[in-house]
Amino acid sequence: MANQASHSRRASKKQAAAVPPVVSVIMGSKSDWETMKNASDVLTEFGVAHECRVISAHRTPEVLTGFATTAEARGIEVIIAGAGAAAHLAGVTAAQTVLPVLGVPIESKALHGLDSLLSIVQMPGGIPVGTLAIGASGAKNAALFAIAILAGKKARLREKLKQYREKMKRKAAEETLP
Ligand code: C2R
Repeated sequence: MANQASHSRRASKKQAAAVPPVVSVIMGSKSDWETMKNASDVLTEFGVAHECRVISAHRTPEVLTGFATTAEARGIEVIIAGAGAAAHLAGVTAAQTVLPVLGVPIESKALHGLDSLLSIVQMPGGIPVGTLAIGASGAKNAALFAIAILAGKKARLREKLKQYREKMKRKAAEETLP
């Protein structure tokens, strides 16, 4: 399974080289990748060209400004930002672009992600960040949310989303208990 995932990530990297990314998955640290790869895997499954990068509002503020202020011109349509603890990445990104920014709170060690969640969700009025759940579910749903945004003008993605829901419904209905 892990091999399959890393194989599809390699394939997605090749695809990304050929097709310009429309979704950008950024994260505050390499240590967030285990969580954020769930977003990348869903985007790959739906055939959405995307890029994954480590950028930090705290550690690399100039890089973040460069990224956020040029994302729209590069053809990016949605940004997914995962960060943990004092998680300012999503908010500072949203402050510098009008692209939709989806925030994923990483499950921190000290406070189990409650710190990340509150840092991302409590934005002052005017600069929205769409905040998802803490951890892997949040990363997965951020990708599905990004796909739903893109599906507004891409019928192929809308159809795929409907098939995805159908598959999930069938699986849940067929569930048996030991
Ligand atoms: P390290 O594991 O590198 O020490 O990072 C990262 O997202 C990570 O979850 C610990 C945590 O620090 C977070 N971090 C942020 C930001 N940059 C890094 N919250 C930011 O800019 O918001």
